[in-house]
Amino acid sequence: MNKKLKIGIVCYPTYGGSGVVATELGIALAEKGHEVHFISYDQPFRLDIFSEKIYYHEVSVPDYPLFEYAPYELNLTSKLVDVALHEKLNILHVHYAIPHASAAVNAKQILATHGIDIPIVTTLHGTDITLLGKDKSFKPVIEYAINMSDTITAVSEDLKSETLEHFNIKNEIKSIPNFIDMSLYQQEDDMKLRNRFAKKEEFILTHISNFRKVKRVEDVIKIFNKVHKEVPAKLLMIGDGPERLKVEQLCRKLGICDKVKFLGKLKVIEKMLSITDIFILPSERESFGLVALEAMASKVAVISTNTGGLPEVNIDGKTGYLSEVGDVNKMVSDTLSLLIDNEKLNAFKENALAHAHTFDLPNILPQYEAVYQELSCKMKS
Ligand code: GMT
Repeated sequence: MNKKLKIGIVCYPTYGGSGVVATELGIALAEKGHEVHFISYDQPFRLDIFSEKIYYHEVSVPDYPLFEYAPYELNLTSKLVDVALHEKLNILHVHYAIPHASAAVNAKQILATHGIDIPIVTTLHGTDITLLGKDKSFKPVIEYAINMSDTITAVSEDLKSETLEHFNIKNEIKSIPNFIDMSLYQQEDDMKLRNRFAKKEEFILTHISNFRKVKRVEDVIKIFNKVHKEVPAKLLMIGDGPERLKVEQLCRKLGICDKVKFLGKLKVIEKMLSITDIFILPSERESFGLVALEAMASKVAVISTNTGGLPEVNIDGKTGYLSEVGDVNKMVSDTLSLLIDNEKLNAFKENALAHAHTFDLPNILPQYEAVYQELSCKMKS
């Protein structure tokens, strides 16, 4: 029988895939009887449930006039040592290499001076490797933190290959994909909700992201601008971030503001996805594309780029279509090919839902649990 463990989870609390995966993982582990301690600088945005098995420890960064830059990594390291010691953690699972894995490695060394050997699991999520990892000012730290972790996981086969290609990694990397809890998704149109956003004859296209440059949000608007001229449609833009202003300006320039609705950082996206026909994700990089999977779980066809791990999620010609980054014209014709053929659109939607099931929580959670159990047995022996 698997031992119930005390697991520390370190993640970013903000609107983004790595925080979502870490939070959902922690909640699922708690439901299986493990004790889960979240450690971050703010309450993770999807951590809004009550459970006697879930704890949250906030890392505070005091403001010393002496420091021009607040040393968050050191405050995090101290907090990890404190929580591991006092809560008697069995495992520390950190999401994102910088600064979480490097802080955990430091904490592990400090804990060793207290006679405690705590295993570290590092999950690589993407931009920690594909963007920061290529920055020379971070590379040595990232490589060291990965090599000093007891187990490394990457969220797609593509991210695993990319990590092995760009870093000198001594240990095995396990690929454990993103997951979703299928029971939380609804696949039936809520007609009342749909009618609030679109007329009866209009299709709904949706994009969700943190509006960072890497998401190429302007391409979403460019695609929609061509699509709506051929078929009646509305575009829902969910999320917010640095590119928002530029994108709104583009909508104004194209005169399509009445057809594009910016809904902001919605916490619950399932409802909006359930009224969506096509999800658009034209990212420059995407190590997995959790949001595409969330759309597919809501029975939505996906138009995306073919970058990173996206081809592992969105199956070209089956659950949606893949294009080269920036190939707006192909993404337009692919979208139209689905919208003008109802039978095809429905078949793609069904395929998307079926493929999403392979990433359902019960299929992926045991892979993380196996990692923890293996490490916890190793530490005892
Ligand atoms: O996509 C983002 O900007 C957020 C980023 C993060 O670190 O939170 O998401 C990354 O991790 C997700 C969860 O593993 C993946 O599904 C996303 O594809 C990945 N984003 C990128 O690679 C750009």
